[in-house]
Amino acid sequence: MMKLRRYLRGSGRVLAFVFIASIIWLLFDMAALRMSINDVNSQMLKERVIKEREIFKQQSKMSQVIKGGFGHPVQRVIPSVKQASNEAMHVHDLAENVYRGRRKGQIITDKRVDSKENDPPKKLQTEKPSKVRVDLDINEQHQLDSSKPKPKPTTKTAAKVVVANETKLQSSIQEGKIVELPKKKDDVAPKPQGNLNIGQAKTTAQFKVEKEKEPHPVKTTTKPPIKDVKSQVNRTITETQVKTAVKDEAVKAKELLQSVPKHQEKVDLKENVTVVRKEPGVHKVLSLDMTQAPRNPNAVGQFGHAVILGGEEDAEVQKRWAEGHFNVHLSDQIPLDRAIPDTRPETCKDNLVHNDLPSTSVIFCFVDEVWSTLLRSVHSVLNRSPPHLLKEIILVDDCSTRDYLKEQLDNYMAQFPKVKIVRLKERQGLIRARMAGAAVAKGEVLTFLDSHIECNVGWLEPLLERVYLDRKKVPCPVIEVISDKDMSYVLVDNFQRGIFKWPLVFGWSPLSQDYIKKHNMTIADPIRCPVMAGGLFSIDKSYFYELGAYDPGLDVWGGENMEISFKIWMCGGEIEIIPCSRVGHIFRGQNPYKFPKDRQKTVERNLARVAEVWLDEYKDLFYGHGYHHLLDKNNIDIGDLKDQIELRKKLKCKSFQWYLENVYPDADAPVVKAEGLVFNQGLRKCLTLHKGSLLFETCDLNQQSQHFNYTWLRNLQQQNVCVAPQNKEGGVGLFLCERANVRFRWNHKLGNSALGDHFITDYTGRRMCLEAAPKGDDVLLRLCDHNSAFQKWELTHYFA
Ligand code: UD2
Ligand code: MN
Repeated sequence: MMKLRRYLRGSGRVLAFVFIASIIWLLFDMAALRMSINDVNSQMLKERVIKEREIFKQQSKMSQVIKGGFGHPVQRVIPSVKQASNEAMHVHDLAENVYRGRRKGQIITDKRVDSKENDPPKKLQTEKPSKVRVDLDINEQHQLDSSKPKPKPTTKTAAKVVVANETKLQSSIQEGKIVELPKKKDDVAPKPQGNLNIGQAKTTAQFKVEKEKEPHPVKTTTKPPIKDVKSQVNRTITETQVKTAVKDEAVKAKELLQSVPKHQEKVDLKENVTVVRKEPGVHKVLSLDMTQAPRNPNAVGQFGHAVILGGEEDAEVQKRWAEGHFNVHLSDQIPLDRAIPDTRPETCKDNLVHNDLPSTSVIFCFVDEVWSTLLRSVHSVLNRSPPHLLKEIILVDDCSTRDYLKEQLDNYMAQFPKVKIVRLKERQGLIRARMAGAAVAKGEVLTFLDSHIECNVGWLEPLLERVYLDRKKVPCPVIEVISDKDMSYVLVDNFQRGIFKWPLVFGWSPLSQDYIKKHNMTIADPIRCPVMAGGLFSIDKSYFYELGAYDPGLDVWGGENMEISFKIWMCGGEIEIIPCSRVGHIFRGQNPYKFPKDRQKTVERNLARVAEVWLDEYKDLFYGHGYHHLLDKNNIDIGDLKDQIELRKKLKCKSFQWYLENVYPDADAPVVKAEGLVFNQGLRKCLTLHKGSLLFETCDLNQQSQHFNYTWLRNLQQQNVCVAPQNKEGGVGLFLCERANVRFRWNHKLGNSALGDHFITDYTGRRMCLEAAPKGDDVLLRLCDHNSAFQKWELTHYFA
């Protein structure tokens, strides 16, 4: 007591007074606040609603920016390499004959040209008006014209002509005995990483994807953004970059491989049967191009040059365009083993990869592919893949209708023991065709490629290295562009990754500068890729089957890239783009082959299967972006999904929400279009669901009975109860929601358009809108009136 009194003396007393006064002040303040809350409840809420709406409008504007960025990703064509050294590119006459031999070949023409944008240009234009052509020596052509079915060539001669040095290198590798070394990657311990620059040793696991702060333009066309030549980093195109046909390289490879110590000793520890190996050897990525034979530097399209054909050839170009929906006439004149610029980032050449990489089966499936592009694809693999890693090339003919793809192709490929042709008796579509290829594949890794590509120098090892490091990694090369018009090889932008936008449309989007900086990424580092483009990737064969391969219910074309991407990520794997591996691809304006059924229906059916199996509650975003009609089983039969759903359970795959949060956090994927209080402008009150009926109350965010969702299926609902027209005459009632039922669909958008802020029903033929009864005791359906404030509604948050 004495102590207390002492404290209250002098300045202590003043302090105590101040303390008590402030508590009283606080109490008054709180009381006043509560009163004011009660008094101006609806007013404040309204303001809050508006304010929050503003914020969300801003955000949706940001996502508009993203959408707006979905332009054509192509920037500019890589300059062709003019000063290619003659030394490196000697003329190889005989080979040239094979390459240019198809000039007079005949191809059945498929005459479907209806795309405007992608029609053959009237006049081909490029930045390089130089006409790069050589005339064909008739005699030489006669000798080796590959367009004509020719007697089965003796393997020796043909091999000498086309892959003159394959045998040489193979034997050198055999001398090094690399192929014979035991190579179970799983038992390699420890993996040399820290001190070695092994391939792209920086694992992507280090890069946890984070929500990017700024929106980034996203491109939806499958064609990746092409590198702006001016901004090209350190890319002075010199002869060294097209030095792809150099003997040195093969010799170097031989030496490297020979120098590899035979260290992979297996130590059988009897008790636990663990296999231990010493650190496996590594070597520099082989920048192989087997065509050591000198090339004709003047050949059409050589070094990936753009080619301008003379005006007199326009007619022919046009005529043959539909055969492949690209410049088939020109492609047929370009050497089948032409050199292309080595577009890898500088550092790639010095990367080390393991000597005991797994072997791969390269699988091309094709239907009615153009002869010259199919062959150029195969040659690029044969010429630029280390033979000991290339187990085989499997060509799966998906029941092509063109004659030259039958016996003539058999004959041509007979010269390459590694090439196998699988013929499908019925058209299966690329998904099942790939699976048919995988079924016969003998390599440890499957590498899928489209049949109109050109693999670049050093493309294969960096892919296999990633699989070697982790069998659940699914690496994709950077897909570069072979121009459909002038056949030039075009470099694409760095740091691109595959993404999707709704409704599951594939596109490209660059990593943000923040992300690149934060992870200290270089242009050669692997890039985590939410969705692969689909056509080009390597995957450990056993892992492919562990994942249940593709959904075999997917038909012909489309959507399988989404399926495999979601499956890989959600079931424990990773998809990466490997900048040190580059493959050119001809992006066509439209599919040059026929679809057995309607194209649009085929693709949307595939996508619906993917959405149903993988998207969980997010599948409504898919349906809500123009695919409502797929919900109606009368419109479409998407087939049985039981197996796919069971597979997902069996693999214990993660949720789609997990995928969005961890793999693609910058996705624009709100689960609903809008949510919150449903404010009526006329009444200045909020819609309330109370004891099974609708009425209006003063707006109160704390009242759950006032919270509604406006969903992607365009339902206005609270839990599973939907607000919908009772009949077509005027009543509005509450019903259990039905996904496919148009009765539940309302069109609602904020904005200044005529019926902005209205809820317009899909149910009636006339334009009928949701209206609040003036007394606030009922909700009605009335003819839409853009002046009526009782027909204007606002939700608290708009996400879309
Ligand atoms: C892209 C992919 C493609 C595939 C497709 C979606 C790239 C470079 N390409 O379209 O691989 O994922 O998206 O499905 O990422 N084919 C058949 N049977 C058919 C149809 C096609 O064998 O019924 C072959 C076709 O000859 C080609 C490959 O499948 O070799 C891919 O077809 P595409 O080139 O028409 O596909 P693309 O590049 O437009
Ligand atoms: Mn393709």
